[in-house]
Amino acid sequence: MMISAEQIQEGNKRLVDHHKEEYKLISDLLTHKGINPDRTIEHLSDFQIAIPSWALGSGGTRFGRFSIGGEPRNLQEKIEDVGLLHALNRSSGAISLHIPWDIPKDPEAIKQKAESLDIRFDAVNSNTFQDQKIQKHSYKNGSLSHTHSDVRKQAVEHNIEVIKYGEMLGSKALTIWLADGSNFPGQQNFRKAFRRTLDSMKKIYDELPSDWKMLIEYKPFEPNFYSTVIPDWGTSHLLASKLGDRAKSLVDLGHHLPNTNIEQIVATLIMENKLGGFHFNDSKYADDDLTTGAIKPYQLFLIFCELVEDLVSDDPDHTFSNIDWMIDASHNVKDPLEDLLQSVEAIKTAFAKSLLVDREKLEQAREDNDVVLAQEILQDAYQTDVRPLLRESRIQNGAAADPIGLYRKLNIRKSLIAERGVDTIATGL
Ligand SMILES: [Mn+2]
Repeated sequence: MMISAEQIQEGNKRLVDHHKEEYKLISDLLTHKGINPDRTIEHLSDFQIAIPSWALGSGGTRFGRFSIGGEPRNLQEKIEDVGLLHALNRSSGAISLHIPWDIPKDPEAIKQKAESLDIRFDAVNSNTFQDQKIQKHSYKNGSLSHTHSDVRKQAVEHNIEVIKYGEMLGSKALTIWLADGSNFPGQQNFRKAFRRTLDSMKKIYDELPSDWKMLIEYKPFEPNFYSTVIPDWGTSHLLASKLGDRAKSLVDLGHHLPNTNIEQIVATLIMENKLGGFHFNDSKYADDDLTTGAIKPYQLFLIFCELVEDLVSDDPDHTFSNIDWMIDASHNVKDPLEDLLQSVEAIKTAFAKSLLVDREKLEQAREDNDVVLAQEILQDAYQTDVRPLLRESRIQNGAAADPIGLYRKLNIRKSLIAERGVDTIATGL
C-alpha cells in the first residue's frame, strides 16, 4: 500500500486556493515582525520526527487491547506504514526499531525497503524489561543492575547485539530504557544498584561505534513502584557524565512526576551538551502515552522555546540538529496512523510557535525584570495560528495539505484491512 504523488496533488487541488490566502496573511505578519517566513518554512521542512516500530498497532492497557484491523504483521509492513505517514506529511522520515520485537532478518532487504520510501533508521532500542523465550536468565529482579553477574552479562550482551543490528541498518544511536528498580522498601541497595548499572553501561559504551551515541532514558516509576534505578534526569546525567562524551540523556515527556518543569530540565541538559534524545507524548496523570499536545500544548511550546534557543541564534554548534526526535506513545482507541499524524502536527505546531518568539525583546524584558512583558512576548508567539505555515511547508515538500483528511478520503485503513486482515496484531504489543 503506497500513496502516489498524483494522489497527493489531486487531494491538494481543492485546498490550495484557500490556503494561499491564509498563507499570505501569516507571511505578511511574520515579515512585519522581522521574521523571514522562508527561513521558518525551511526549519519546519528540515525537522523530521522518528516513528517507533511499536506505535503502528493498537496500544492497550493491562486490562485489554482492542485491535484496529490491518495492523502491520512484520517489519516490512511497519516500514510501509511509516512510508504512508511520510508520504502524507514529509515529516516522518525515520523509524526507530525495538529489539527483539523487530529483528531485521534480512537487513539488506529491510534497508532497501526503507530507502525506497525515503526513511532512515533512528536510534535502536534494547529490551531488558521482558524475558524472551530463548534467554537463559530472567530479568524479574533486574538486568543491568542485577545482583548476579551472569544476569548482568546477559543484559550487556543483548545491548551489544542491538548495536550490531543497528549498524547493519545505519542507525547511529542506542537507547537504553532501564526498567530495573524495586517494589518495596528495603528490597534494593540503591548505591550498589547504581554502581552495578554504571559498570554494565561502561561495558556497552566500550562497544559503541565511534560515531554513535548512547541515550540514557529515565523514568520515576513503573514497572517498579517503589524505586527505579534511573528515576530522573539527574541520575541519567550522572551516568552519562561518568561514561563519556557520547553518552547523553534522553527526555521522555511522560517520564516525569506531575507538574515537573520539563523545560528547565531541557535548558540545563542543553547547556551541558548532554541532551541526546527526545520522546514525545502527552499525559494527564502519569506515563499516559497520550497523543502529543492533546493535554498540555502550552507546556510543549515552552519546552520548544528552550530546545530552539541555540538554533534560532544561528549558533553553528547548536544542539538541535544533533538530537534524536521520536514519538513514544500508544493509541488505545484511535487509528494509530491518524494518531501519529496528529502527534507530528502538534509537535511541529509547538516548534513553529517557538520560532516566532522575539528573542531579543524577551532577553531585554528578562534583564529589566519586566515580568509582564516577558509573558506578553511568549503569548504573542503562542497565540499565533501557525497552521498555514505548516501547510505551506508540506505543500512545498510534496506532502498533503490536509494529511488526516486525505488519509480518510483514500480509505487507507480499509485498504490495509483488505490487504492484511482484520485480526492482525503488530508484533511487540
Ligand atoms: Mn520513551
